[in-house]
Amino acid sequence: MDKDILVTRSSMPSFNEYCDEIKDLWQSRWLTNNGSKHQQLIEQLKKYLGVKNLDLVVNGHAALELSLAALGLKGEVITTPFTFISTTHAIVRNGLTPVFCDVKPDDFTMDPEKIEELITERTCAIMPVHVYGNVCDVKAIQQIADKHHLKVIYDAAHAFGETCQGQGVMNYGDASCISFHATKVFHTIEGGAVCTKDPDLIRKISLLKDFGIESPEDVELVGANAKMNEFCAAMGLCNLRHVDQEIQKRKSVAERYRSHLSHVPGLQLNVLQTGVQSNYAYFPVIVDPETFGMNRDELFEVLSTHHIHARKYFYPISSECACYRDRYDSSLTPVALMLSRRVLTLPLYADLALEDVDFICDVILHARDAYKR
Ligand code: T4K
Repeated sequence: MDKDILVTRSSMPSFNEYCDEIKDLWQSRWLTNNGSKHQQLIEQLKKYLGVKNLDLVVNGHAALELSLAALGLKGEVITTPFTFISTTHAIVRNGLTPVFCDVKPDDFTMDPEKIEELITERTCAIMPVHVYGNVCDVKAIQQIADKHHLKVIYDAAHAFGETCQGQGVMNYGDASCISFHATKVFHTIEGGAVCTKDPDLIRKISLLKDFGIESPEDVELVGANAKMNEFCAAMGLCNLRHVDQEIQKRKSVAERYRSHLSHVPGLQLNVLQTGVQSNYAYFPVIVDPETFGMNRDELFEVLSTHHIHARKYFYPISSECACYRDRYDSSLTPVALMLSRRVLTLPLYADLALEDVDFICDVILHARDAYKR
């Protein structure tokens, strides 16, 4: 195949739909600072996600940083190293210390059985990640947090629109932070949101994202500028109209992958979690080199030669990145380390043709057969 197949491709409304949505901005000239698109998107997202309080921010990373800041935390935060670097950076950039907890080998989320041994008198919070849209063991994590009086802030960058036992995933913990980056299931080009049951917390987030300005004549908090502009909010309003359909298309793509790959020895596919309505955010496969016959990097190279650009999300784990590796011993999270060396996220997006999925799977299976010979 000559065309490139990238790991994902942004969903877009039609050009006309977006133009219609932004038309009134030329009349109002109100382009940012809590404009009408921004307000509409907040209300629509609250309804869609089934949450009481939500505020929009400029990106998912700001959602994480501002949530930690708003909670006024100090000390150590137990988190996962098997994530995008944003999770770890948000902790460190708040003057907090990440303490890495290992993950479960089946759904790659934080292993609750390994949390308590990491708690010290300095621990103030837990920051787990619903990685690839796999929902964390929210019940077990909350029990531990309650027992030790810890805050729980979910990195829910991948979990847009998901439900767990019928409840919107963004309702768990003290706060949930979503990414609306262009590569996400639902996007606003760049953007993010914080959801929380606590109205005081959302008020603080709203202040912190706008320099801490409380009124034209006073500034209450030392804030940042992390506001979403009207063009991004307008993209969100358009994309929200189509997101259910997009998730259905993603589901068809994921099912097609499963039909080809689910019984291949040496390939572990992402779990189907019971009670979770998935958004099919990513399609990770774990390559066991012994059983599969080739390793992750070899498979990655073969796919690349066929213009298939899978990604190694999340390799290296945070604790192995140059900015952190001298402070951490990554062998203390052996499951995360092993997964990061074996994981490949295959292309998945709503408009990926099922024939392209067939082609990708053919390449994978042929490569394996050729290596075995
Ligand atoms: N927490 C977690 C667990 C996260 O995964 C992320 C972000 C965050 C927090 C922070 O949220 P944000 O602050 O980003 O809102 C991408 C994204 O930039 C990042 O948002 C995402 N996670 C991460 C997993 O992936 P890259 O460097 O891999 O993206 P890039 O530019 O290589 O794009 C990947 C593919 O997406 C391209 O091959 C093609 C496609 N694409 C990309 C862009 C930028 C499009 O189709 N349209 C586009 O506009 O980081």
